[in-house]
Amino acid sequence: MQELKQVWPEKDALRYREKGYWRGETMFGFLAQRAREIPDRIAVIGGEQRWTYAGLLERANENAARFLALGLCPGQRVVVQLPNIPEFLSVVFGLFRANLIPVFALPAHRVTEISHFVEKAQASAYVVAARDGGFDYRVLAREVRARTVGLGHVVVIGEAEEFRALDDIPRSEGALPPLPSPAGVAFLQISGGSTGLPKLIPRTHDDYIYSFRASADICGLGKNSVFMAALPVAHNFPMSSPGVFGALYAGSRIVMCPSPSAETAFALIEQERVTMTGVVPPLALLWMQAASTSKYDISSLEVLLVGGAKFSPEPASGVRAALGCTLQQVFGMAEGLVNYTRLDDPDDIIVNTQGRPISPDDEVLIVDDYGNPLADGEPGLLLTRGPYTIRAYHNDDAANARSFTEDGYYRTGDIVSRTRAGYLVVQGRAGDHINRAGEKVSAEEIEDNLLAHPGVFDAAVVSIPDPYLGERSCAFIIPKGERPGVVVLKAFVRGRGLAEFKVPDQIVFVDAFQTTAVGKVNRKVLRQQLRERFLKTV
Ligand code: J2J
Repeated sequence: MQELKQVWPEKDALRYREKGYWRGETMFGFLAQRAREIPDRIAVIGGEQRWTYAGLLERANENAARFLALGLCPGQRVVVQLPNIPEFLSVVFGLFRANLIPVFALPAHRVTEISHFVEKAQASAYVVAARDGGFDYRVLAREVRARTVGLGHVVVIGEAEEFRALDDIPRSEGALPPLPSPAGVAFLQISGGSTGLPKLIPRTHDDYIYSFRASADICGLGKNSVFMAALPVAHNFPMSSPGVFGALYAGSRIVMCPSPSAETAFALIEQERVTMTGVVPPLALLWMQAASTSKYDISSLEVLLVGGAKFSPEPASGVRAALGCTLQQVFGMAEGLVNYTRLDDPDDIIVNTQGRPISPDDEVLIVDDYGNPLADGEPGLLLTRGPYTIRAYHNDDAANARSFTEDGYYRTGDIVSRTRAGYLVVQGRAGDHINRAGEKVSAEEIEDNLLAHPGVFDAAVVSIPDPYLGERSCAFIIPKGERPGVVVLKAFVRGRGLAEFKVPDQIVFVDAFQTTAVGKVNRKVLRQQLRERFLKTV
């Protein structure tokens, strides 16, 4: 089994410890601590369930004993694909307790993505809910099993059919292993990168806990706060900015929202007196529209975090009037760096910037294409390193060579400018991905899938501005022989077992792509030409 690691140079690690960013806590350790301090307070609510901190801890311990009873050994990887239910937490903290490594998949992922995670992480087990949102995850588990090797166990929350139901696994009587080193990798997050399938991001206990502890502080979470997870909780934003982990760290109450529709979310905000939640810009727009006619009382909401994609100043300036709460912009990434506008910032900053970094030790460089630093106000490529930004992806030398500079900066691929006060304004993106309502879609990945169709000679996928999604995907296709139907092509991509958000929103057939004098087409230039050609015709 390939070793998991995430290493900072010794002198940096020393500094991060000295400054108190890394405190030697572990994921399970902090929850256990909270359960000792406030055992009877509610930790999480979902459906009919209301679990106290002590109750959550007990369930996590029981699940740890179940995972060990399956024969899983410390350090092995377990792909977790669960919706917004309290069991997400009892499973994940159970894995932490057993020194197993969760790999966080989104509910939208399908056989291609899950098989990729299983193989890349060399996962030994896969945990799913039986059904959610009309989809049967046991069918998916069968497909994944057929496509991969080494996946010894499929564990199901609910009716398991031929798999193992979590609740029916007898608990191991043996002692639980000692808690892991805080400097070790706690789990693998997934990247929303621009090339190929998602990459795996090893995050350590030390670095991740720092990011959500500091986030909870910046966002003002405390014991009386009620945090609602509205986006899929496995995503880095609702997980850690400040997210469910930040909420647990702060001793707050979590409400698991099964769907981010205004109807469902507003009903829960009223019922549970939610004080904070986070959404992507398209959802913020929908909620703002819905609030004017909503029958629900959402006056408990104090802070709305908006991030994942650029929130334009125009709607940003209307949040307070529409929803009666403070807007907090957040610009983050699963690889690390997270920026927030601060709650006491003047409106001008809250509306017009995407915030400033969490940590005084987040190093931010804005450079031109040749790596030369730019002056404040000039847009350029954002590079960053710091106490919670990774130095390497898991098991991916090519991506590591591309994504990190020699001195350890992560190349975010974002184009930003910085104000004199140190706030970042996102201007665009250098990489070729489509930021579709916060879901990152790699152009290359979709092109590869389209090219697998016999009727496709060549394909180029580009992002097109969209009034609702922010960006949508458009595939330009040169057909081979008879032109395939649009519906057929979309069904083909879907049929290859990809998350629905990766199916091209639009397909345009063309006779040829413009080639350069040299004849070879640079994909980046080509995508830019096609984008411009498309925009001229609308
Ligand atoms: C513009 N682009 C943004 C913003 C992210 C908190 C919040 C979001 C994420 C996330 C996250 C943006 N304006 N406000 O992990 O902890 C785009 C950038 C960035 C990429 C990262 C968190 N907020 N983005 O979205 O790993 O392009 O994380 O590099 O999914 O989203 O995507 P992801």
